[in-house]
Amino acid sequence: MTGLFITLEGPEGAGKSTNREYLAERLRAKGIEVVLTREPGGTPLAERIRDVLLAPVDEVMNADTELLLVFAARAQHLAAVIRPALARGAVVLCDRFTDSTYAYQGGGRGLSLERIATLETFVQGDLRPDLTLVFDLPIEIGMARASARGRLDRFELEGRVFFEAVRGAFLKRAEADPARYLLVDASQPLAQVQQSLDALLPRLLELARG
Ligand code: T5A
Repeated sequence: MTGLFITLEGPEGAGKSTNREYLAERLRAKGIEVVLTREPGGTPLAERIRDVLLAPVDEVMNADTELLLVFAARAQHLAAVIRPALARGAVVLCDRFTDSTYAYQGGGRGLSLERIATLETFVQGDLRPDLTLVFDLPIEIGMARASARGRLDRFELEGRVFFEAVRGAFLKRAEADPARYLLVDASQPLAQVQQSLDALLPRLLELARG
């Protein structure tokens, strides 16, 4: 039996974590095993790499260093959490995955998409998410939500041009593959966002039950 791999993507403050919990509750209420996880991170070792990636430091992190750290964390996460969960038939709900690499390291930092694709295949083989929900919203709304939480991480300290490129990259990927990506208007009040997720639930249940 193979499970279902769902990723939640989008710019800062889009509501991915909030809605990941909401979707998990809904699916668990239907008796489905759900594994909630996130990137970078998801295992103790990968969370340590996350700390390195997110902590603001005086030394500028080279973009290739950043890219390799993201994939190093992902290799650990796949081996220890994602692949075992899928192998036993669970639904994996993952807050960010490789679409974030295309958006942040590709769109934001301007790294070659071909190089990212090479690493994607090296680390993941042919594993790709079955479904990706892209929570889209204007940059200023997302940053206002993220800032309201307090101290900003190393990525959140970037400027508007960076985040517009990140948002644009997510939208481009979603447009290119409408069978895998679903766009969610994350600028709406939370109750409305969750209504649109409720509307998706029958499709998710059908996919989860194979
Ligand atoms: N990264 C990650 C890379 O560069 N490359 C990669 O390959 C990967 C995997 C991770 C960082 O790492 C980078 C990208 C990121 O910068 P993160 O903390 O996981 O950082 O990601 P963030 O997007 O920074 O997480 P946030 O917590 O800011 O965003 P979420 O999860 O989208 O938002 P959430 O749910 O925490 O909500 C934020 C606030 O908004 C409120 C919530 O209550 C919360 O207070 N909110 C709403 N308010 C009003 N209306 C709504 N509809 C709302 N939805 C949520």
